[in-house]
Amino acid sequence: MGYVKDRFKEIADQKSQEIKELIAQHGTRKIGDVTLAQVYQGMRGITGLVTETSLLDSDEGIRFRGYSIPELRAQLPKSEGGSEPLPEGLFYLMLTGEIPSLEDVDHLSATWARRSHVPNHVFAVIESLPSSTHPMTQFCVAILSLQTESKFAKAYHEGISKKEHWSYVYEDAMTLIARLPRIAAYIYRRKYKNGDHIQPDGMLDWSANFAHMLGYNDEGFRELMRLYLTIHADHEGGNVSAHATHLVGSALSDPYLAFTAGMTGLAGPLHGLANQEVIRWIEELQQNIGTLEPSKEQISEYIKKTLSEGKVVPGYGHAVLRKTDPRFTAQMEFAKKHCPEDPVVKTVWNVYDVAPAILEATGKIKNPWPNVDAHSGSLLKHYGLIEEDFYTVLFGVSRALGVLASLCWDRALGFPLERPKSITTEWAKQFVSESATAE
Ligand code: NMX
Ligand code: MLT
Repeated sequence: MGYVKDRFKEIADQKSQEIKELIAQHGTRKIGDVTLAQVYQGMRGITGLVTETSLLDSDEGIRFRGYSIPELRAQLPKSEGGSEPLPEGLFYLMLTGEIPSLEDVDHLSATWARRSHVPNHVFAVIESLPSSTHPMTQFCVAILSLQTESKFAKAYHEGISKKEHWSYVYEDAMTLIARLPRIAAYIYRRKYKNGDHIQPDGMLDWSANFAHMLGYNDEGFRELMRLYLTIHADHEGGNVSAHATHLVGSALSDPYLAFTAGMTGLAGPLHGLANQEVIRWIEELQQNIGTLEPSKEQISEYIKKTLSEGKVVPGYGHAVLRKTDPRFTAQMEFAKKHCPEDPVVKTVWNVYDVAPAILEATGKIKNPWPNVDAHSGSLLKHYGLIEEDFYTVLFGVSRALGVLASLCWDRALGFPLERPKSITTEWAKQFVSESATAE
């Protein structure tokens, strides 16, 4: 067993003991009340999950194992000459709670490079789909077809003890993460570059190799990928992709099946597909006004038009956040350093200047501030990755780090099948009338 796996197991065993004691001593303590409105309205604000990898504060944004995004950018190991964190380091942090050394990160890069070979049948499955198929659909189908490789499914079938589940899930998680960039790049080159595929370069770090296979060897794009794949990795446990992966994994469906569920959720326009929608919305705005750099007045009018048509302004709002997403700010800082004159980037910033006040004035949008998706597409476009249908696949490759680290934790802690209670409206009406009689 590799040393990262040993370290994870050691830390998870300690945590498991702490949890046992916590439940034994305080298991009956209440941590919240649930209202009828919350049950009907997407369970907002109901605490019902344990996710060790990250925690979201509605005002401050995400912290991974206690570290904010600026802290991660400062403290995680970087590539030689680079200034953005290597996502391998974030994965190590999410698994162990410890900031890794450069050697730890190199170890993960090398492990993933060694495991990156994708079996031919996965490419054949992708090829069997019409090339017009949305990249996220191709991505989900490809991951599902890779399920043939699951060590967990095989071991479970052969009969293993519950105590061993974590070990096979860990192996599957590592192999899946290793192979996702190759699958994603294959889909990209197939759909947009005439099937002119690029072989992996095992000497590169995970992000640089991904950039290389996509066909972008500019050092700026590599740095963007390192930042992008780090900041999209995790957003505590309740978001659709994390929750879906965790839920399906709780049935002991293997990591390939569970992660596919997460990705089908990420493919929704209110979740990860919003990054594609933002760029479409900006391009429509530019075409509508007839200029690459619309003024703030023109942007304001376009936002109002979008709202009056009963559509959402993509990239704005959040179910939990109530301030500008620090992932937006990190990308804005990157853009200020690398491409401050790019017209799409400048438009993103102009939208940021005017949208919050307009959204706030509607009186119904709880968070008028931008989320991660409001900025990402403009940066990708700057480096020439202009095919916005593909953007959510990049989000998905990154999200694997968080949700698969969490799946390792779920099995190491022996979490049970997730199965909350549901009600009917008849039940709710009866509950209300019985409580009224009792009062
Ligand atoms: N533009 C227009 N209307 C909005 C927006 C927006 N950006 N955000 C929220 N609203 C509406 C929302 O549709 C709802 O309307 P109604 O009562 O008519 O159903 C009302 O405001 C209240 O919604 P909230 O409670 O503020 O937001 P909720 O927690 O339900 O939804 C989102 C959160 C993220 C789904 C929502 O803000 C949204 O649709 N944003 C645009 C899509 C987007 O950027 N999604 C990406 C999220 C981040 N990610 O990567 O996953
Ligand atoms: C995410 O990164 O998953 C999104 O911001 C959505 C969320 O947290 O609900």
